[in-house]
Amino acid sequence: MSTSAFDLNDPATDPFEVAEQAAAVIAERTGATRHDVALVLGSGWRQAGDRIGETLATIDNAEVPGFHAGAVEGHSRTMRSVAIGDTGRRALVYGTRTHFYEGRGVRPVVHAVRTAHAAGCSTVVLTNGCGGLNPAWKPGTTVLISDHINLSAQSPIEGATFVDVTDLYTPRLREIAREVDPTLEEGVYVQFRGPQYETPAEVRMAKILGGDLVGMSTGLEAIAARQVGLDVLGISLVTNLAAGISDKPLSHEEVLEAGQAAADRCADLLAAIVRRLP
Ligand code: 8IG
Repeated sequence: MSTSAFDLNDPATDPFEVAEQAAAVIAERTGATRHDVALVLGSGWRQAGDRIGETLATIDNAEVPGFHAGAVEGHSRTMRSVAIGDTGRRALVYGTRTHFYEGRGVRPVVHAVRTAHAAGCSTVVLTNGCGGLNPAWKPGTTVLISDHINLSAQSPIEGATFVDVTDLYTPRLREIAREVDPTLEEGVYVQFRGPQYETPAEVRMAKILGGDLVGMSTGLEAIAARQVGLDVLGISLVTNLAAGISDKPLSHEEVLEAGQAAADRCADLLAAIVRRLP
């Protein structure tokens, strides 16, 4: 459990200081003074950690300042330090994320990203499972996030810090991903608050607004990443057609099933991309 010194939601707490404390614990527990790339593994992506390379250390989230155990079934509660093949580089792999719908506020949502920066990372790879608006994108389709629309009504940035988010999802990293898999689609991710899935009317709205994907994560994390200067690669796995696009109701079980079916391919894809990241 977190102690009061690590209470991210105390207004007197500086979240960047807690990120520094978290990075210090990660360095101590992994024996690595720095990590290079951070990965946040969402639904369907969790096997990727094993494909990237040898796991050199595993840490319970609950032992790291500002982190807590996960909340959603099917999400693992650890972070790992993984060798990126034999490049000598290290990946910090988060097996789960905190979602805004958990009601802990926005600081815990972006703490992993801030900690990645404090741990030395220059790039963060944000993955998720999401709903698809394009009927041609069957469950199992992987999509590079080209941009987002933040409908969460939240920001991780506190105070008058005006951050440019024009190229939030680093174009060069998307190019690298397409070198690995030229068939990768690209789309605009719409972050809803959740935890309910969208109504069909909300899905139609997302489409009119220019969205291709609907989800409950990633956007706020990407903003926080850009605030500290990280390059961002976002990749979505369409685990279901968004509500009203198909005639089937949505279920979390179905989402987990689609994730499992695609897991092998997603893991290979992500490992190949991570090995090529600058
Ligand atoms: I997995 O259809 C997954 N996550 N908002 N809508 C939203 N989030 C999702 C969905 C979806 N599928």
